[in-house]
Amino acid sequence: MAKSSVFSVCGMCTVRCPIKVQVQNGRVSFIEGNPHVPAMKGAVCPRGAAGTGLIYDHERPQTPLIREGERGEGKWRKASWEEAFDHVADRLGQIKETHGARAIAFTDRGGPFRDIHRAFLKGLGTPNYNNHDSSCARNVQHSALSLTGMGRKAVAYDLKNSKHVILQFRNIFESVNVQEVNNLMDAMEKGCRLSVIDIRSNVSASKANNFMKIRPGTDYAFNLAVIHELIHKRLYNDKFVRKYIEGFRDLEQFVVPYTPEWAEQETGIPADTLKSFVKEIADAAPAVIWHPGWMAARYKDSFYICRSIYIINALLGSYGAKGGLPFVSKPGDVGAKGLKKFMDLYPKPEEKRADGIGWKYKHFEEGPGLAHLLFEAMETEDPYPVKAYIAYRHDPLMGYPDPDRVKKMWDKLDLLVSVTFSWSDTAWYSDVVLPLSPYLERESIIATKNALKPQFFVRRRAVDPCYDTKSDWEIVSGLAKRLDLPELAFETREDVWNFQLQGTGLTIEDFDEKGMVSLAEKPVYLDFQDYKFKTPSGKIEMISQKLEDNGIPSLKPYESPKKPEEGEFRITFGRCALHTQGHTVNNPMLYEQMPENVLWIHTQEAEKLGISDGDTVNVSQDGYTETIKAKVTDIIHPEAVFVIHGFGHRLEAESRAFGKGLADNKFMKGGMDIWDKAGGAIAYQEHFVKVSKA
Ligand SMILES: Nc1nc2c(c(=O)[nH]1)N[C@H]1C(S)=C(S)[C@@H](COP(=O)(O)OP(=O)(O)OC[C@H]3O[C@@H](n4cnc5c(=O)[nH]c(N)nc54)[C@H](O)[C@@H]3O)O[C@H]1N2
Ligand SMILES: Nc1nc2c(c(=O)[nH]1)N[C@H]1C(S)=C(S)[C@@H](COP(=O)(O)OP(=O)(O)OC[C@H]3O[C@@H](n4cnc5c(=O)[nH]c(N)nc54)[C@H](O)[C@@H]3O)O[C@H]1N2
Ligand code: SF4
Ligand SMILES: [Mo]
Repeated sequence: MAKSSVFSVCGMCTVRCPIKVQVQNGRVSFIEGNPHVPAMKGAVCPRGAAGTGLIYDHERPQTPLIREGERGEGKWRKASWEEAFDHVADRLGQIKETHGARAIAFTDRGGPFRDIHRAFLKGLGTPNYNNHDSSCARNVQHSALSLTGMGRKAVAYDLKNSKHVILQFRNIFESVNVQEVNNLMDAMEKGCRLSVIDIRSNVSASKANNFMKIRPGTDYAFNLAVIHELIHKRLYNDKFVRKYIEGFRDLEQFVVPYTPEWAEQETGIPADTLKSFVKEIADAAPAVIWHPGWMAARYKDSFYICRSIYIINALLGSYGAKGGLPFVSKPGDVGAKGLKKFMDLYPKPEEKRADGIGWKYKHFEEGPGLAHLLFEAMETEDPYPVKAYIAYRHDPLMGYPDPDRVKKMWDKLDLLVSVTFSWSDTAWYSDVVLPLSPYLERESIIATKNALKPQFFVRRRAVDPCYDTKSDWEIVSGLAKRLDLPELAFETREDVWNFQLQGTGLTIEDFDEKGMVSLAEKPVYLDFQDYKFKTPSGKIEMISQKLEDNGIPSLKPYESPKKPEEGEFRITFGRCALHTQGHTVNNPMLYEQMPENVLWIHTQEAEKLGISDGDTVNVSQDGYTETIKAKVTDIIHPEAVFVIHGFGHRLEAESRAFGKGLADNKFMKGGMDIWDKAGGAIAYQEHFVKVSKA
C-alpha cells in the first residue's frame, strides 16, 4: 500500500492550525497536529479531524457553475474552467470599461493567505477590498488602534505563562484555537486562575475558578467599575501608568461615579464579588490576560467594552509582560527578510473607497474596511455604482443580519461571483460559482506568522482534487491571464512560491522538514525599557485625538441597555466545538455528531410559557417564525435566549443540513443599519424575539 504524509495547514476554521496529513492509496487516512509544534500536542480539534468528511462529500460544488434561472433559484449550467474564466473576465472587463475599476468589489474572510488576491484587485485598480471583520473583530481592532496606535495582533496572548486569565464574551474551550487551549490548560495545571464573565455558563465557565453571570448588554458597566476599583484602591501598576499612560487623570475623573455598588444594579454581579475579583487579578499582575474578545460585534457599545478591557490590561501593566500581552515580532524584528509581496507589484488605487473609510469615516482603518457599508453603497450607488462583487470564501447571507435586506442591497449588481469549497446561501444566490478545492486538496501561498517566534509557513495539498476544483492561486491566475495582469498569471505552484521567497535566502524545500521555517530560535520578548507606542504621544492614550476629531467620545458615559418587554428575550449566540460558523453543518462527520442547534432558555421563563426541556418551540420576530427544540436550563441569564450560530440551512443541495435548527441571523431585522459608529462593527445582539410552545 502506498503511504505518505505531508505537512499542511488546517482549513476547517480560520485559526489554520499546522497539521500532518497521512495519505494511503491516494486518500487522506489520518489528520494530526504537526508534531514539530509543541503546543499542538499532536492533536487537532473535532472539526480538524473531520476534514475527510469535507473532501469526500459529493454535496459540494464540483465544477464551475453558471446561473441559468433567477438569482437564488438553483438552476445551474455546468461549465469548464476555460468557459467560467472567460465568462467572469469578460463581464469584469465590460464593467470596468463602463463604470471604472472602482465598480468591482471583493470581500473575503481575512487571514494570512490574502496577498495574491488583494494584489489582483489592486492590479485591476479598485480600492474596494473588504473582509468579514465588521461581523467579527473590528471593534477589538479599532479599540486597540485607538489606544496604542497598534492593531490587536501587535500583542500575543502569552497564556502559557499567565497567572490569571479573564474571559469575557470569549469562550476559549469551545471557540477553539488548539494551541491556545493547550497553552491555557498547561498554565492552569501550574496554578493559573481562570475567570469567566458570560451570560451563560459555557464549557470555559465550567473549568473556571470564578464564573460571573452577567446581565446581557451590561459588560461595560462591570468593566467601568473594575477600573474604578483598581484606581480607587490604588491596585494599579503605578510605575507602568506613569511611564506609559497618557490621560490617566481624565480616566480617574471619568470613572468616579462607576462604583461596584452602582454596577451591581446594572449587571446583577454583587459588588463584593467584583471587589474580591479585582483584588485577585491585581495580585497576579502583570502576568494577567484579560482577553479583549474575538467575536465582539454584539452591542452598540462593544467598542467601548473592548477599550475598557485594554485599559484594564494597561492599568495592570500586562502590556509587554511575560504571561500578559507581550509584543510580537515581525520577520524584520528578528533580523530576517520578509516575503516578497504580490501587493507591491501595483500602485495603490487613487479612487476613494465605496464604504467611506478614509474620507467619510476617518477614524476607521482602511484595509478590511466595513463590508456592510460596501453593501449599502451597492444599493444607494453613493459614492458611485458598484456593479461586480466577488465573495471569496465568504458567506454574507449567513454571516450578516437580515439576509433579505442583504439580497436587496445586491439587487443592482450585474455580476455576483462566489469562490467557495462548500455550498452557502451566498454561493446559491450567485451568478457564477467558482469551486475552490478544499484545503486538503489545494496549496496556498506562503504565509507569515508574526509571533513571539515569527515564522513562514505553507499549506501543501495532501491529495489531488477529486472533483473539477482549483486552488486559490490557480483561480487568481486564470482571471489575471485574461485581464491583462501577466505578473499574477502563474503557471505552477513553484512559480508562486519562488516569487515570494526571492531575497529571503530560502527555497521551498526548506519547508519540507516541518511545514514551516522559524525565523527565531526561541520566543523573543522584546526589550520593554523605553517602548514607544504608535500614538502621537508614544503612550497608551486615554483620550484619542483621532476619535475626538471625528465626533466620537474617547470615554463614553454608560447607557443602560434596553430590557426585553414582557414575553420577549434578547437573542444571543455563540459557537460550539463541533462546528465552524455556517459551513460545517452539512459535513457528514460533524452533522452526525451535532445535527441541529437548540434554544437555551432559563427555567423560570420556560415555566411561565409552559415550555419543558426538549419541547419544540416557535421563535418569532415581526411575523417571521422558525421552530427549534428548547434546552431549558438555569445556567443562562433569564433576559436572553441563546443558540449556536450557523444552522437553519435551507438549500436543496445540502440534504443533511436542510431544515435543521434555527438561523439566528434571520431574527435580526433591520440589523444591517444597527452598527457601532465608534468601532464600526454590526451590533448583532440588539434584537429581541418572542418564544412560545409549538
Ligand atoms: N448571526 C450571527 N452572525 C454572525 C456570527 C454569529 O455568531 N451570529 N458570527 C460572525 C463571525 S465571528 C464571523 S467570523 C462571520 C463568519 O462569516 P463567514 O466568513 O461568511 O463564515 P464561514 O462559514 O467561515 O464562511 C466562509 C464561506 O467560505 C467558504 N470557504 C471556502 N474556503 C474556505 C476556507 O479555507 N476557510 C473557511 N473558513 N471557509 C472557506 C465556506 O464554505 C463558507 O461558505 O460571521 C459572523 N456573523
Ligand atoms: N469551534 C469553533 N471555534 C471557532 C469558531 C467556530 O465557528 N467554531 N469560529 C472562530 C471565529 S471566526 C471566532 S470570531 C471565534 C469567536 O470566539 P468567541 O468570541 O470566544 O466565541 P463565541 O462563542 O461567539 O462567544 C463567546 C461567548 O460570549 C458569550 N456572550 C454572548 N453575549 C454576551 C454578553 O452580553 N456578555 C458576555 N460577557 N458574554 C456574552 C456567549 O455566551 C459565548 O459563551 O471563534 C473561532 N473559533
Ligand atoms: S482550531 Fe480546529 S478546525 Fe480550526 S484550524 Fe485548528 S484544528 Fe482546524
Ligand atoms: Mo469571527
